[in-house]
Order: sequence, then C-alpha cells, then structure tokens
Amino acid sequence: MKGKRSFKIVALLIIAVMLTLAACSGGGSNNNNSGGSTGNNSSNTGGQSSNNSGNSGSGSGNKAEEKPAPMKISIMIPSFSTELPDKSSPVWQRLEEYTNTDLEILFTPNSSYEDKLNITLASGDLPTIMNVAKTPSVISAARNGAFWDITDYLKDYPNLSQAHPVVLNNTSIDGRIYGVYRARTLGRMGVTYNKVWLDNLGLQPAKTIDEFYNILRAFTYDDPDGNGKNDTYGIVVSKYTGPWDIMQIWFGAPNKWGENENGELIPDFMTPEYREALKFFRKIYSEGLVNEDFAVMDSAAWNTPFVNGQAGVFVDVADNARRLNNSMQEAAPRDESYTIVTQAPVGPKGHRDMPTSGWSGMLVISKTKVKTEEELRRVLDFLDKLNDVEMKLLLGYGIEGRHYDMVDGYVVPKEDLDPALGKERNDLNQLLMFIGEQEPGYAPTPINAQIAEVQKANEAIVVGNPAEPFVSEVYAQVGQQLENIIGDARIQYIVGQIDDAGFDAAIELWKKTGGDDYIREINELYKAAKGK
Ligand SMILES: [Ca+2]
Repeated sequence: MKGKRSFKIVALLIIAVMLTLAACSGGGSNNNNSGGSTGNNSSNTGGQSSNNSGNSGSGSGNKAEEKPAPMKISIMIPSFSTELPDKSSPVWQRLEEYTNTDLEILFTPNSSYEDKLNITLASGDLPTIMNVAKTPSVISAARNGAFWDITDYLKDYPNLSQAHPVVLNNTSIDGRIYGVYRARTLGRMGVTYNKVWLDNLGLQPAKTIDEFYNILRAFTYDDPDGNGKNDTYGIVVSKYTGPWDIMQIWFGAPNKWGENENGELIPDFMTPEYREALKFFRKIYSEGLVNEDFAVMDSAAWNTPFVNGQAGVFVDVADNARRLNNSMQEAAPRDESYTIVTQAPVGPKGHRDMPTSGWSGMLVISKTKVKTEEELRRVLDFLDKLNDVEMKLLLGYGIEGRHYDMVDGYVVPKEDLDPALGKERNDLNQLLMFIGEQEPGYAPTPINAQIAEVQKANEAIVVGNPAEPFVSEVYAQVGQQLENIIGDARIQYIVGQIDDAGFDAAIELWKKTGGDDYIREINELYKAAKGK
C-alpha cells in the first residue's frame, strides 16, 4: 500500500517536472526565473525539449502542448428564478473559462423537476450531468446502468476525495456511489441554553451528561430567572420526537440501526444503550425537568416556552439558537445574545450526535453521453473544479466588484443590485456541491459564529445510519404501524405508564407486526451492499 503510494508520488513529480519544462520551452520570455542553479537545469533540459519538438515535425509543435478543446457538457439542474442567465453572462463565461468547458445548462423549474427528470430518464436521452434525488426511478436507472459508478474514482480528485463517508453512504445505491452529492449541513444539531440563566447561576454549558442533568435541575429548582418564584423548568420538548432521537444517540444508541456482536443490523430500540437513554428520559420527566404536556404539545408552539422564559434548554438544530435569540431580542433588545449553543455533551460511549442526511440531490453522469473512461475523468475533473473556493464564490455570489465586495475576508453583497446583474448569476448556485475547503461567506454575528463552529465540529462526531441507503418494501407497507408501536411505547415509558416488561412487550408486538420481516430484509440488503 505504502509502496504503491510513493510510486504514485514519484509519478506525479515526473509529470510536474514535465509540465514545468513544457511551460519553459513554450514561453520565449520566461528567462527571469532561470538564474542560479535552476538555470543549469533548464538549459540542460532545454536541449531535450527542443529535440522533442523537432521530432514532432513542424515549428508549431507548441500547439499540441496547449490545453485541449473545451469539453461540451450539458447539465440539468433545478431553477427557482424566472430570470435565468445564458451564455452572455460574464459569470457563465468565467465558469467555462475556469473549467475549460462549453456548457449547456438545462435549468428546470423546481416545481416540475421530478416530472421532467422521469420523462428524461424514460427517454434514455440523458444530459451529461443531472441532479437527482434517490427516487425509485433513479434507483432503477442506476441499476440498469444509466449512470457511471464513480465509487472508485472520487479518491483521485483533491476536492471530491474529501466527501464525507456518512453522506456518501446515505447517497449510495446498493452500496455504490453514482453521483456527487450536493452537501447540506451534516452536523446540524446543537444544545441551546438560556445564557442569562447560566450566568445567573454561575454555570457553564454541559460537557457531560451529568452536567447536562445538573443544569436541567438547576433551571427547574434554583430560580434561574431570579424572580423568587418557582416558575421555570429545564428542557422543552414537543410532540415532535427530535429531542429524544438526538439525546438517545448521546447515550450510545445507534442512529436507527446498529450492528450487533454478529455484525447484523438491529433497530436502535433493541439495544441496551437505548434503554439507558429511556431511563434518563423517564427520570427527568418524573422530576419535572421536562414540560409535562410534551406528548401532545403542538410543535409549532415549541419555541414559545423558551422565548417566554419558562424553559431554558433546547435540543434541536444548532441554528435554532439564532431564531430563539431573535425572538427574545424583539421582546427586549440587548447587546449580548440571549442564547448560547454548544455541541452535545459527551456520553458513556464517547462524543456522539445525530446527523442530518447531509445532502440535497446528487450529480450523476450519463453513460450514454460520456462513453469512455477518459471522458469520465474530464467530467469528474469539471465537478471537482466546481468545488474550488474560486468557483464556490463565483457560483454562489457572482463576480467580485460586480456582484459583491470582499471586506475583511467576508462577502458583502452590492446594495440595490441591478436585476440585470442579478440575472447573470441566478440559480448557478444549484451547481454547487460544497465539498472540500469552505469558501468565505457573509460576516457572522456572534451567535452565527457559534452555530458555525458547533456544526463544523459536529462533522467529527456524527453517527451515521448504516441502513439509510436501503429502500425497504416491508417498510413501505407496514412502516407507519411499526413506527407507532415503538413511538407510543417510548412515550408511555417516559411518563411512567409502562415499565421494562411493558416496553419488551411492545418490541414483541413490533416483531409480529412485520418487524421480523423488516429486520430480515434490511440485513439482506446490508449484506448485499457490503459484498460489492
Ligand atoms: Ca423563578
């Protein structure tokens, strides 16, 4: 392995030297560089390269060393605007120049995108690149060989090789990668606290689950708002089960499915870690650290107790810290943020948190349009280049000085931008995959900077769902019933209506209602995907 890699490096060095030589022999007036010892090298090799061009015949041998003709690429992506750019746009032109391509961008209104996509797939006449979701028709097209399998190519590209393994797994079909995903924040979760309450009690955000518990208790029993009344509690939860789903992963439960000791997948609620988390939930509920009405509380009203100063902890997406703060600022403006957001506390099985799926569409490459591996490499190189910081800025914001300015390293959009200029870059951001180095963005407020920091750090601790890539037929039929059995039992356990025996009985019911078939099917798919 190591030997192979160093061979590769040597090969790359040789190529690099050859390219340098080509550049030297090509330009007549690049002599500035050739002082000192490098001058010796270039005079040595200068002879060789003139020999080479002599061999190739005429004096215009340099032409062959110039970059190849722009590659024609057609791309189908969703559009949201009615004012769309064309080839007259300087943004479009810069994109073509940077990637050495001749582009045909097939903007398709997002509302009719899936219909158009299905028609295109059925016709067999696909554009070079298409943005697709993992719908049944896309899965069957992949299985029928409509797209290139790019699993083994990604590692060869500086940006694409940085794709996150959890997201790659989520986008895979039968264990293989058929498209470059368009990234969305993967490690989105965070724990938001009422900062004023923490300060009043001299507390810091929790680093461990014990500290988390202590904060919930202090927010309930130690008068965090200092009004002398017993009128607050720890964490607010609504009938949306997100907070429980997130917190059980802190305790070591898998993300929906996890491997048992035999390497087989089992659902989260069959693991001992899940039961430990349930016990914790029941404890904080019985001590009044959670709102009593959580199981029936409308999720549209979820923010209200936090904003009104009744509850002080919120487990959800980290960016909700901004919305909570904004609402509190509206009621009573203050310079400092009302909220502080951190990563999940560390649990008994280490530092873990729940991810999102991490993607919104993936760019697949047509096997009929792209016939050879050499062409495939050029298309992948194009996709890789779109992930360069320079292209992220161009496609996301336009041209510096024309559409935006850079101030202190941050993007500042031009105020009152002429719509004609806006049109030049509209919806080109739909080409973005956001893989690799992060591009500069808008200047963050303090709370936004915290959110960004938490979400970035989360990428290292998110726990993927190994069964996420699979499409289950059993689930399509009885999935909702299965969800209800366990969802109801979880609530009953938390509020103390059933005990461990009751929860075990719910698991037995789940198995008999189709759960056993579901487990069998998921494991067959898992084995098949692993075998590839
Ligand atoms: Ca109080």
